[in-house]
Amino acid sequence: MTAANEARTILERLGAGGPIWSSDGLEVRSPIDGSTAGRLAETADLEPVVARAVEAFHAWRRVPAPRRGELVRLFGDELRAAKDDLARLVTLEAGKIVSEGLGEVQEMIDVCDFAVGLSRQLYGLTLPSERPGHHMRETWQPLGPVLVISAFNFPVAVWAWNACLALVCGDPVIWKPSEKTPLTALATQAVFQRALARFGDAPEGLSQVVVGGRDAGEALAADPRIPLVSATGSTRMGRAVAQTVAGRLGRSLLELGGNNAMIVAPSADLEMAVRAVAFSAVGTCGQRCTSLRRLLVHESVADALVARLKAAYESLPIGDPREDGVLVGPLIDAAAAEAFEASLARAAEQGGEVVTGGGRLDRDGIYIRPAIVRMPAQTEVVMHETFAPILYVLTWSDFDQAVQMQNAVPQGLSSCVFTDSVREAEQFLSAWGSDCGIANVNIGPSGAEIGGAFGGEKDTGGGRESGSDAWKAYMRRQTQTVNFSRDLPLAQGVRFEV
Ligand code: UN1
Repeated sequence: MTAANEARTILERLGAGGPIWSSDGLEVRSPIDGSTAGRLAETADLEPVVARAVEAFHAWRRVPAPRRGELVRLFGDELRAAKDDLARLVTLEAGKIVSEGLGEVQEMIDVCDFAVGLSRQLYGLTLPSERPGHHMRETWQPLGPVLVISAFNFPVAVWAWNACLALVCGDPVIWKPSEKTPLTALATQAVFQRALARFGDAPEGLSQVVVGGRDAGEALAADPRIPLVSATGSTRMGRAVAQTVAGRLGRSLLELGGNNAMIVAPSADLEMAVRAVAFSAVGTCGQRCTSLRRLLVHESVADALVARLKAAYESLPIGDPREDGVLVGPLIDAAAAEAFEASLARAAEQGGEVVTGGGRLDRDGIYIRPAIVRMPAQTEVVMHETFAPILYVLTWSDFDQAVQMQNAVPQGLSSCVFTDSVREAEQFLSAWGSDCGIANVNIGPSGAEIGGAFGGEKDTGGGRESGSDAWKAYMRRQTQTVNFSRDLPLAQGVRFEV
């Protein structure tokens, strides 16, 4: 059976079959062998989708938050039951290795647990009023329908970060998944329907999937009935979405490109650094927004580290991600392979020296050899995110210079340092250290836990999702003042007697 047909079978088993196929819709492919599963009918009319979400909001905001949490708890239960099938679908549709597919569904389950706890902790503040017999408080209210635009590389987990928080906050969700991974979205929606059925009295339209391309995303982003648009993807996409949303003074939450670096100091444990580099530069075939793209190594250890990495890269098992032991699956599509090759060619023109990798494997599907390239400086190609496993290696002699190099790119998502020096580690984490949203010590830049706020600065878009107080983005802050006296004093001592 082809990979795409296996995906179709799993989808049906999860209960998302039915009249979703059409002769002229979105083509569904598996990157594993390039097979196609058919075409999916695109959502023809967006108007009823938004109308249903607005109606669902009017009912859902009246449901107590802990009760809303109960729905997310049931969803977590259903995800546990469907974990193997959904993870397999992630593998088939996005090309992730088995363990990463399972990890992705685990990330959804974890965020469900987090959101359930949150449903009893949507804390506001009480504030002292300057007026006698008054009190002030800050209350977080449900916001309205949330549009989630997700990317192919985390086809379900990133939606779950958004959706689980939005639902406990009282907001319905409209999901526009990547056109490269619609099946995982439809399967997730089927799993969610099971939770809804067990929950009982949730409004219709609490969670909807829109199958379509960029136009559908743009049209929804322009709709003033959607107060928040949360988008994950390229900086180019995010800029377009942000401008559309800003044009109507809506809110956007952006998680865009990264250009993540690891600084390796002379005192670093090189064995650990090699393992961290391998997972973060090559894992998910270099297609995470947190993937390691720049290795900034002290000149005294650069040759030793690069030699070890070369050996590790040359023994990487590349192939069908369903097979045991494979660590590198396919790139998502032919365009990704072209971008990989074009960036390697540009790197060579800009003085780069390929240490290992590059080129395609001769088999069905898009399989490439992850590459390491030594660069003389952070040239134009290094400044760009290529969504493929290319690791640029640069050297430094002074730690201040290393931090300056780390911060010199337009993106600001994730960063890390490998060092045994407390001075270097703390400088890296200081106000004049890494300028990224995520900064790690003796850990690679990828594979963040859901409990922290996830996101980054500059071209990464500034949004924060998942843990910590990221939930506040999905709510409306209301400052409330109550007068329980028999007088009507004005603030700032203003007198206005009539
Ligand atoms: C992404 O690539 O869009 O930190 C998200 C990580 C994952 C999430 C990545 N937990 O690598």
